[in-house]
Amino acid sequence: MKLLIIGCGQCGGRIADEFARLNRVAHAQRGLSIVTNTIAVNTDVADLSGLSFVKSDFKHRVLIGSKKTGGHGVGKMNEIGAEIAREDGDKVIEVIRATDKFSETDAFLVAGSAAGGTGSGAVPAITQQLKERYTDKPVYNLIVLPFKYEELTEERSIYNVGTCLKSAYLAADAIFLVDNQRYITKNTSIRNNLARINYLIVKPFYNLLCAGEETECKYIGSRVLDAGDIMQTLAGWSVIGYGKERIPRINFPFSNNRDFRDKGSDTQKGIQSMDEALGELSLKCNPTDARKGLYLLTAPYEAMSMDLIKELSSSLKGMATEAIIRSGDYPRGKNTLETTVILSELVNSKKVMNYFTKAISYISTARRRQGGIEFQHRGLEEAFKDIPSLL
Ligand SMILES: Nc1nc2c(ncn2[C@@H]2O[C@H](COP(=O)(O)OP(=O)(O)OP(=O)(O)O)[C@@H](O)[C@H]2O)c(=O)[nH]1
Ligand SMILES: [Mg+2]
Repeated sequence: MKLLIIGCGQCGGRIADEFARLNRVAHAQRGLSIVTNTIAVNTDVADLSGLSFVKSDFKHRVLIGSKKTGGHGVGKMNEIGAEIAREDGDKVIEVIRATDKFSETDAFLVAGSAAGGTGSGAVPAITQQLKERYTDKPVYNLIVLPFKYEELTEERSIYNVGTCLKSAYLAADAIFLVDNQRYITKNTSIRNNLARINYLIVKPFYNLLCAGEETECKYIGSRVLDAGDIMQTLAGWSVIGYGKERIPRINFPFSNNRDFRDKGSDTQKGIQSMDEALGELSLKCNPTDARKGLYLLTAPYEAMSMDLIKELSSSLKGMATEAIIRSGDYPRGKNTLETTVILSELVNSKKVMNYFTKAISYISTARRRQGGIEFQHRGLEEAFKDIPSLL
């Protein structure tokens, strides 16, 4: 599957940069292309200058709203971010149209953080414009949620997250939710290492995008997971995860003589990698809330037995009991079993509802401060309606 990546704001630009890097890795390691273009859009010149892999010309780094902001960002005001993105949206469309291999694009991925200003406003605004213009291609979002300390110390960021999520939900075909906090709980030393976090956010997409692009027979699985399967799976709130286990290196040409014990251990390792992928999902969620899901097993051909595939399918089905599950195998690698999992169409994300509730109470406090009418707190079903839309 080939994506056209548009990164908005500082965080989005860096995620786009990471995808551009990953595309180079795909070229070098596998001779494949998984991205048709990577574009960074920002109101801030300095943020655009800090990127490494997105090409540095004006067709790949797009400064918007320079008249309004003087090139210094929107300072967390996401409605200004949205307004600028709407006004300067044709600049983005123009550079998309200049993409050499645009026709090979299967889908758009628009990335950004929800808590900032530029990305938070621009992601839904640009998504809406892409949907209007390119009716035949899905538009997905990848939205990064703030660290806990930011939520506690920066009141405004919760409001930004609430309005960004609501607007993205209305505009995009599916939204990958990525919780920054998830990446620091295990290893606190990476707290300040955003580059490392971005690497971990983007890595799960590698095998997933490569699998359907292979042309050499030996790398084509018995059940290829291609762009169609991924597009059928993606809808609404979605999460992605990745797990990897080492297995003993398979020695060609003696691979047919593998010990029977290896097979059992492959199955066990496969299950472990699936557990890891589910444990490391980009946002903590309850798998039974998913209505759709997929997994991809990437491993040496010799290690992928029917037993293993069956075990993985029933293991995922056992967790995501309400989901239609698609799956694929990708014969790549020498001594690893890797599993990529997507859970999609999540019907009940506690985290998202929490943001909506908190954003509403932020609005009500702000109104009260202004001496406005007391804002009635209604049920959660009403919550969605109460969040202002950026569109
Ligand atoms: N994972 C990740 N999160 C980031 C990165 N940069 C910023 N963030 C998060 O994004 C939020 C801040 O948004 P930014 O992307 O910096 O804001 P912006 O879109 O540039 O908007 P303004 O600067 O307000 O115009 C915070 O929650 C940060 O933790 C990054 O490179 N990776
Ligand atoms: Mg910025």
